Amino acid sequence: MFSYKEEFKKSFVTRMERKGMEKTAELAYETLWEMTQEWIQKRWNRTNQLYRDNNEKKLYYFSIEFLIGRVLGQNLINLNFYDTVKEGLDELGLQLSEIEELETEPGLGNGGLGRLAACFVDSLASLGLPGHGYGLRYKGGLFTQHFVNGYQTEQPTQWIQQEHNVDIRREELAVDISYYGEIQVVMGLDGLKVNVENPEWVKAIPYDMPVVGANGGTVNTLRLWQAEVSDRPFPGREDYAVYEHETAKITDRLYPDDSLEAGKILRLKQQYFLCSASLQTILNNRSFSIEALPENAAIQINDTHPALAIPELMRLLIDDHALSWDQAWDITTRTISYTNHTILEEAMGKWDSRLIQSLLPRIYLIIEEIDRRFKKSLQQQELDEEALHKLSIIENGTIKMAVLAVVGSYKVNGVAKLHTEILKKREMKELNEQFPNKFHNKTNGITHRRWLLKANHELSGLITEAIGPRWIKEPERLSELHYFAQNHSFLQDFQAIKSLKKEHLIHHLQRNQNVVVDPDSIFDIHIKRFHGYKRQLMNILHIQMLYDRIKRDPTYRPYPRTFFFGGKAAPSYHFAKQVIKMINTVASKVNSDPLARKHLHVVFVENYNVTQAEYLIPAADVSEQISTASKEASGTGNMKLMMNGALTIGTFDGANVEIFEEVGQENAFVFGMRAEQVMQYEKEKSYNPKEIIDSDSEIAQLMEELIKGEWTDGKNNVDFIVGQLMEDSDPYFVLKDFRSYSKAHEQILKAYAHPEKWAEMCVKNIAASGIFSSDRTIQQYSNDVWHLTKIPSIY
Ligand code: 26M
Repeated sequence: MFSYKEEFKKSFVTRMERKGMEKTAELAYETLWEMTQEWIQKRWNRTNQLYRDNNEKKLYYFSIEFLIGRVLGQNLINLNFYDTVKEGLDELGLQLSEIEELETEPGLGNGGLGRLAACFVDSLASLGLPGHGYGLRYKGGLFTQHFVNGYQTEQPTQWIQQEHNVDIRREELAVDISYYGEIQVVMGLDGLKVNVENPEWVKAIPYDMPVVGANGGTVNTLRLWQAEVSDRPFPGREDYAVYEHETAKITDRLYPDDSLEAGKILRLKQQYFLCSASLQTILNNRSFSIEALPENAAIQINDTHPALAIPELMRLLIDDHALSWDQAWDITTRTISYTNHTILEEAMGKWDSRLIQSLLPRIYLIIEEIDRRFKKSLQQQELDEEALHKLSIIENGTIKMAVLAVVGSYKVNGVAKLHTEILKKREMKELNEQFPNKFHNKTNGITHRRWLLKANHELSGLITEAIGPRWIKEPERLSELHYFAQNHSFLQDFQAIKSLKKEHLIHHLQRNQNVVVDPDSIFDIHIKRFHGYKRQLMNILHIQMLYDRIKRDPTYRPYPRTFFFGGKAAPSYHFAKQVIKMINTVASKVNSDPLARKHLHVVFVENYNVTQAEYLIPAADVSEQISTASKEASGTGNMKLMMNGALTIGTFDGANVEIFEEVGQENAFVFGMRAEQVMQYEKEKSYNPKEIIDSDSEIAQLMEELIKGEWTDGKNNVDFIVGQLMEDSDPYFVLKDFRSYSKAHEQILKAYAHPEKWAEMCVKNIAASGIFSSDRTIQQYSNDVWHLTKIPSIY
């Protein structure tokens, strides 16, 4: 009888033997890699053929980051080969999980925004929709984080290997990108024409990566651009070495800032490189007339980083395709749509006009013209100064990319209901009034194929045993788990799996970081980038308070808890780095105290990344989502943790609001100020943390200890933490929300004392999490923005 497993084993062994070397795990990895690539290639060719034959409208998702994580295991899962391969390898005495560990994850993103892009391309392919990702092939991804004396240090990373890379170089599709040069207006056959003389050319080479959808039915493409020297002449030939060096730098590394616009010329070069290369390929390889672009292509820009796509598309249409301004503008504004991911002022893309003028002279002229025409269109209205300020693209020598993105797009969305409301009612109120039907909400999502099927194979199996396999294709069917929320044996199985995943995490940490964790403790997990508004500081201050209580009160002997932290700080973000240092200081103090250690353990997981997330998330009991209300646009870690049966302690912020709505507040631990209150305080500047300190003796004591340096290491560390809380007036309302946070933690302890009831709450969270699958998000984008049609699956 035919057996996939036997076929796989036969082929695997033959290939291993052909390599003729020792049977190492590395060799097994190479072999498995090659086999997987062959399975994928067939399906990839078929998909591309279907696309050529059918000519449906395509989506291009432009993003400066795609944080895809390891691909081998995920591809096997999406091909439906994972179990077969695992069993086959088992029988050959090899462990698939060990082989997977040999892959270096490409860290081509900072955090939420980049990971969202990766979840989106997975969902596009899984839904059989023609949507491709366009990004940059950074040689170095996000830095590796190590702690030295408790401080974060950053090591450069290289994910690209000599062989067995995840992507394929497409030399024949290279395009040229031009920077600098002088503007010249020349008389052409049909009127004036703008030329750029003596520009500097850089070659963009695409590398294509397959994006394997569920069941291997559709394989889309993630195309990443790499910068190389161009064959074209350029003015500074004599400086070839400098040119060569500058060119290579463009895609040399990912900028490690998240929510901070650095304003550096290299960053601008990267952004333009992505936009120009991607647009040129789309236009060069089309099978329709240029006027029909909006009916054949949708371009989604992921935040303002690729917003130069708007003036660049204008440039290509006018200068290269000889369209009039009005024709070009009509096409552009029916092709491009924009997603906003933040309302933080410091993260709003702003560029110095002179920088754009010198690096991209033609683009600058076009932006000026867009701004001029938009301002002119506003003239009939009576707008006050504030409104005009909010509506200007260029102002006082700065270009505001968010305004450009809104004006040049046909749809603009926020990433959670609350966030979209804040955009419409506050941050972009005036723009929303000008373009009343442009703004809409698309609440983020996560791919359950990575965050449940791959990361928690065991829980997935239990779910399928209970409700059958249809939830995998239709994740909203997870709601059928509600029937099992009070089923004793199901709850026991759930608890057993939670314990197993805790063991897996413990084993992983033991191996990588040499820490030992109590598997019976509550796993309380706070994983995300370090930022003031995400309030890791509040979490660690609370741990200090618990320590004080244990030392002071002989009757306070709480159930053991392990507090996990994971996350990186931008290398230039001094405050965030001081918080990291403080957490490590507190960890050593708490962990080395024989009494406190029985109740509290603080573990800082070094170098948090997608791979580490896959260990941490399935093991979590408690999910910390404690941002200052109004600041977190959505959050997506909150959804991953919920889907793995962790209970959320969280504020009414971002998508937490919708999580609470879905699961019910009684199945979460909600605390803190609402966004309205926070914004009121900010407007009135009326919050004074000293009042809190004066009215709460426990907080006062904590502050005193901080000032004395009992919890910090060195003057610098004390000054920064205390300085922000007191002199800087606690901009993220840490002290204001502290007491209600602490009460919410007391509720957690109470609830955990009833294991079966706790498990019931966990299961209700999983049951309510289906709506947070990115399949739902992508289907909504497709229905409301992109209007794609599904291609028939062949497998
Ligand atoms: C900017 C300049 C220079 C270098 C890097 C940047 C930059 C990079 C990433 C700025 C922002 C970046 O990402 C912001 C981000 O991750 N935002 C998050 O997006 C998620 C997906 O929508 C949301 O869930 C988070 O709430 C939001 O913070």
